[in-house]
Amino acid sequence: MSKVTVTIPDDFILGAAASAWQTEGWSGKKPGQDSYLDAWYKNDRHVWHNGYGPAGATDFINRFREDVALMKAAGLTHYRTSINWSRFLTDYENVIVDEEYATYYDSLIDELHANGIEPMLCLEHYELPAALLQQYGGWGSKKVVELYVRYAEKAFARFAGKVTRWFTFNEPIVVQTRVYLDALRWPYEQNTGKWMQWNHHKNLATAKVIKLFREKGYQGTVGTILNPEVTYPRSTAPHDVKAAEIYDLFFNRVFLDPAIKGEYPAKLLALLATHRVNWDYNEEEMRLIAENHVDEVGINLYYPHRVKAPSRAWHPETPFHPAYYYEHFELPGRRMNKSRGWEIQPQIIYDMAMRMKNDYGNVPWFIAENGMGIENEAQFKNADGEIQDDYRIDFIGEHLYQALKAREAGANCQGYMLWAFTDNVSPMNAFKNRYGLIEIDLENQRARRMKKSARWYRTLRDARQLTLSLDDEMK
Ligand code: BGP
Repeated sequence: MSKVTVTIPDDFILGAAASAWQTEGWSGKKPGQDSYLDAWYKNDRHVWHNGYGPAGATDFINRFREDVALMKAAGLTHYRTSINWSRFLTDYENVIVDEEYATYYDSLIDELHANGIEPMLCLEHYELPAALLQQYGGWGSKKVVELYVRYAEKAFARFAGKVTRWFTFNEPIVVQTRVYLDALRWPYEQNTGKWMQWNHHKNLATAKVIKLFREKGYQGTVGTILNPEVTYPRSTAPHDVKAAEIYDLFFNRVFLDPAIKGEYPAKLLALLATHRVNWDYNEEEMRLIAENHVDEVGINLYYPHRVKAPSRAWHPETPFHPAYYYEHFELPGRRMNKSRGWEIQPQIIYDMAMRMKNDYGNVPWFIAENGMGIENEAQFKNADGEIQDDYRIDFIGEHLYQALKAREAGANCQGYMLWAFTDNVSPMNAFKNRYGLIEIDLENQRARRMKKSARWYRTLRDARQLTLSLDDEMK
């Protein structure tokens, strides 16, 4: 181990992220304003850890001024959250803005600016209105794509003067993968065609919203926030390498390529045809995707993903699933975050950065999420009651180091944003794993308290330097 000090460039983002539904809580929510998450929570509460969920969340909607003060104390340069589509409107068909909710966003944005923190807004972080899921089947419907574009138009009209960095989605692949590909979440339906239809419609929606933003002449950028899993094959053998390539096509390139290059990989289209995955698209939609690329990409990176060639035959009656081509592989001896069950390998940041540089035209991008969810953090409180989360400081330091190293090697990496600013609600895991720089004390009216990592994060901003101890092989 030896000590290393790296300079953090002045324009490098040092931020944190969250989303509307994971923080705001239901205070002030009107009948009919449920999101997909709200409907899932209402229908299937027993799968949410200890019954916590979007209803209470962190009550950010009432406490945002206190939280923005803490953001300033923790040294954040940027804060990313979403607008909750299901609450921003009272009528999704006629796009009627909920004035009360919009006013809250005006105040939040003003408060961030007043404290020197740049807001970044995402238009959908899984907050599809539940009514549109029930009525049209959600993102399976072209009508929902149109309604989303009209919602985006209202959001831009209201806030584009004050917010210049916009994102169409956060992790657009997640909901349909959990619901339609793996049937792990409500409303539980295995349907590979629907999975691909949702993927395509979200790509189409991104293109349409970019087009709209540019046509209206707003100042600023529109990007998307993706979660490509850096996927390593078990071995260098061709069968393992093929498993990793196919995984990459189905789960990473299905969003990266349309967003940045304006097209689906030909190999992915061929695989969908081979397996008769039914999805509906046309020439005009492909043209829109081809003509409207993102300005920047946010990338959420938490863990490496490893695969090997499948070792068993596919049952003939099982519908097609990309796992036909791969199996997950666990590296013996891997470093783990046991609370979340995710491997820790900071090199994913460097490897993703090189991929963005070499395969995606060095488009501007930043780490939009990275972080460490830990169970029972109260056990790490010192005598004064402050959580001593040195494990989080090490985790952030090691990942940030890889980003800075990649930048020195020519990667167009614009910054690092931690998930999350405060502890908040995760799908199903709710408050089980704590991610925040700021503790939310559920036993004590959701009191906020800085963790040791928040004070440390502040020093990064003040000194514009990262100092950490590294194994020689990590340098
Ligand atoms: C990302 C999501 C976040 C957040 C985070 C933590 O995938 O964009 O919303 O939830 O993961 O992961 P988890 O909530 O599964 O612990």
